Parts: sequence; structure tokens; C-alpha cells
Amino acid sequence: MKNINFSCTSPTSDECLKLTVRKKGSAKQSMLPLLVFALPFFIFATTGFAQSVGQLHQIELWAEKIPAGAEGGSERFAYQMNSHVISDMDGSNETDATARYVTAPTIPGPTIVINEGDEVEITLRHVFDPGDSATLDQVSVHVHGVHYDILSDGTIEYINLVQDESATPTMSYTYRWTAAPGTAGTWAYHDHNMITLNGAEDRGLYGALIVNGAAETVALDQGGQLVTVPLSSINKEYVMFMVDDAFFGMEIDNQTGQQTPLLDNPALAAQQGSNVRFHLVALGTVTHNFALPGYSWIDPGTNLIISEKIIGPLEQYVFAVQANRNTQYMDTAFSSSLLGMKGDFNVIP
Ligand SMILES: [Cu+2]
Repeated sequence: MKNINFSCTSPTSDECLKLTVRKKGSAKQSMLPLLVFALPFFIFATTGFAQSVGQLHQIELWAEKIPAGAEGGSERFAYQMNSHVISDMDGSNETDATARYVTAPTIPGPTIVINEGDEVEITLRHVFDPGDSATLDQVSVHVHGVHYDILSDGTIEYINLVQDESATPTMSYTYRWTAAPGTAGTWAYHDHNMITLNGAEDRGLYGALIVNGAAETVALDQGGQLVTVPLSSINKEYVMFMVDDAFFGMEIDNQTGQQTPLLDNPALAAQQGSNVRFHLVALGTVTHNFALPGYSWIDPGTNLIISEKIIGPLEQYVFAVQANRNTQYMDTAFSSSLLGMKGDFNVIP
């Protein structure tokens, strides 16, 4: 009783007892309507959640050493999708999506496409050959944009103060990501632990995660006309990584889900009239100025029609166009243009 009525100087006085009783009674009276009022919402919220809950992606990713290019240079490493199984959260209704990916380690690594509300359980295996200089190294997956706890950061103990979160030659490591509401977007993932504290993304260990929003729409410029189309009308995705001196890409055919890695400054091709979404992901340290002459697009989150975009280190940018003319995509920033960061965008009649 003392705890209930703080305003009483003497808890045993008549006035205090009256106050306390009145408070207890009023509390009971006020709780009941609240419960009656809240219960339907609670039931609605739980069933609503059960219906709208996303899917579970169980992924096994390999990190491997690949042969250096003809031009030599330092050792290269790459991720390979070994298996990707999509199911309901309880593991029922499994679909095997592994056939979407090429059966080889690739730079860039596989693009993981999920929906807002989904969860990813990604097990990384370190599969370098014995004798490789990196054999004793740790390798990891560190992702941007989605939610995870400290054990899925993909960093080493020196950084995260908890433990090394790496696959080693003898142990795999499993990371768990949640594409919580608000995480829709295109995000980079990369190694954080091999060779340096910042990882070996510069040697090829990087890829993208696309989180498609619930009921997401895409704004398109159709001959100067601003139109909004559903995500399902996008025929092709181009994930274009801008490293410091070249574009590296991944093409995704949305009809089949099939992914094709595209090496440096690749030629892109799309059917006349088809809708193409670009996902630009800047890795490295320089600022880029992306342009697609002859095209303009809606700057997402605005109603502005623009025709080039500055993208800083570690930024990402997503926009869509309708293919209607041949051109070149390019980075017109001074040093990038000197390096020839551009490629063809061909439209197939
Ligand atoms: Cu990063």
C-alpha cells in the first residue's frame, strides 16, 4: 500500500487509506476496458504477423581462391553459391533456388535476392586448396543494410570485442540476417577478415543483397512521362559494382531468376521496351559520376527526372529505365573517365 500511494506522508492515516483504496479501485476499473479494447488488436496483430511473415533463405556460400587473370597481379578470391533453399519460416514449402547461380566462384559474387520480412541463414565455407597462401586466413561475410546481432557482423574479435566471426579451413561459420521493415534496398556484402582487418573485397570477395520492399513500385520515365510500375514489371536487373577503376556487373533475368556475372566494363543488352533496373554499388575509395547518355530517370524518393548521379564511396543507388536506344553507361568523374570506366548498353529490337 505504501508503494501505491506516494503522496501520503503517513500511510496509516485515514486520508491515505481512502486515497489508496480509491486508486486501487480506479486502476482495476480502468484496466478492464483497456484489455477488452486491446484484445482484438492483439489477436489481429499476431494473426496478421503470421500471415505476412516472410520466408527463410538457407544459404551455403563458399569462399575460394581463383586463378589470377592473364595480366597477373595479386591473388584473387571469390564467393560461390553452393546452395540456396527458400522455405517458410518453419522449414515447410521448400524451393531450391541454387540453379539460378553459376556453378563457379565469380567476381562479383552471387546476388542474393530476398523480400522485406525475410530471414537469411548463411553458412560460409572456406575452401581454399591446401598450400594456398591464404589457407590459414579467416574469411567472412559482412553485410550492409539489414539487421543482425553482434555474432553475425562478420568481423574479428579485435573489432567486435566478442569473437572472430570467420570461416576457417576447419570450421564453417553461420550468419543470420533479418530483412526487417525499412531495410528494402540494395546492399553490399563482403569479406571483412581475410588478409587485413578490412577484408579482401579488393581481391574479389564481394557481392550484393537485394531486399525488395513489400508492395514496392518503381518510377520510370517513359518519353518524358513519369509512370509508376509494379516491381514485377522489371524484366532485368543489372547490379553494377563501381570499384576504383572499372565496373563489374551481375545480370539477373527476372523471368527465370538466372544470374550471369559480367566482367570488367561489360556490354549490357536489353530488349527494346523492356524495363531495366540498375543497382549501382560503389566499392573502393573514389567518388563516381554515373551517366547513361540519352536516358533520364526518376531520382528515387523524389519526382525529379535526372540524367546523371554522383555516387560516393560505399554508397548505393537504384533506378530504372525503359530500354529504347543504344548508348553507353559511364563514369564521367575525371579520373574514372581517364581510366575508361564505361561500357555499351545495347537495345535489341
Ligand atoms: Cu562494408
